[in-house]
Amino acid sequence: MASFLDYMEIDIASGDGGDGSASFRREKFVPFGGPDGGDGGDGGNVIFFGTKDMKSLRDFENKRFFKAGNGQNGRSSKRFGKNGRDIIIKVPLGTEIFDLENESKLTDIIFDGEKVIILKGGKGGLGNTKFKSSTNRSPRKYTEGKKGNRKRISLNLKIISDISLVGFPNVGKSSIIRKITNSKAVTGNYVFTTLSPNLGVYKSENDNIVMADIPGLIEGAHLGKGLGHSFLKHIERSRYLIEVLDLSCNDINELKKQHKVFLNELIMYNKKLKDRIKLIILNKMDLCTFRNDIKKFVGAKGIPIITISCMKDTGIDKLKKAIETI
Ligand SMILES: Nc1nc2c(ncn2[C@@H]2O[C@H](COP(=O)(O)OP(=O)(O)OP(=O)(O)O)[C@@H](O)[C@H]2O)c(=O)[nH]1
Ligand SMILES: [Mg+2]
Repeated sequence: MASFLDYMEIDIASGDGGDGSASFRREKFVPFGGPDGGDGGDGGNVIFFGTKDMKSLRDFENKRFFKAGNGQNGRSSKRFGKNGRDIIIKVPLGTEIFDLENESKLTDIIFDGEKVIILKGGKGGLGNTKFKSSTNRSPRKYTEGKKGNRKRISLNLKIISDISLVGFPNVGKSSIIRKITNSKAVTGNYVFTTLSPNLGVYKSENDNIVMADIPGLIEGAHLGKGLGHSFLKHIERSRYLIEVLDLSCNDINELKKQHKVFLNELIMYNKKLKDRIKLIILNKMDLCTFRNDIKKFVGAKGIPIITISCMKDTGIDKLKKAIETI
């Protein structure tokens, strides 16, 4: 889990605006040179940039303060101060940004290449050239640059996927995502093999469907057991959920119980998630000892049930069809 971080608090600051300049032309043979003070440059902005190349917020572990550059002061000969450099902070897609002072959501970075200015730099001040008028030909007046802003913010990554696989540990979620997408999710015959979400792309004829495989949930997760509920936030944005159940249990009653306990756990986190389940996969058919009873498992009204064996490669085409018609 060390490499996956989905929550961070950082400080950001935009740049100060540079001051306007109060200066007068001083040239030989021009005794009363007019005002020639240039404007100050604007302070740099703090900009967030979404990139598909980042998968977690781990980079922020080593750097927690980001400051844009200050604008330069204006100078004589109507020279403007340079604007301060913007600072561009890269974040993974699905990062929500909150103002920690009032817990308000500032933005949600969804698309690759999306740029959002979170803090604007201070405006540069005006040079005395700008204050020249018919009644005041030699103004000494100029304005100071506006100060930049500071904010303490939180970054909350919620991965974006079309479909998420959910179920207890060791039921074969990662094996399924490996089988039908380009994901290289690690599988293993023990619980909690998966400690951070895996994403994979399922390519159908007309569409690319992004699938997520999250760490397994166990009974009592809402009380903090196992990995708790912390990973469920990653399925909140999935349009659909696929529930995976394990047929290597003893009998149909155990299968029904597995389904019930799992649903209950999901509901404890968020009632609405239950209605997002659009398909149930019964996996490990090769280990099933009650094949004739399987049809007694009904799951939920109107939700298709597909029986597969990831190991023996059975039912995979049926599964793909079902996914394409969800
Ligand atoms: N016999 C059999 N074994 C399977 C099948 N599918 C997966 N397995 C095995 O079951 C074990 C668990 O599979 P995973 O894909 O790691 O399960 P998971 O649901 O991702 O587990 P967690 O990451 O712990 O939540 C692995 O040893 C797989 O090889 C199947 O259809 N039949
Ligand atoms: Mg797994």
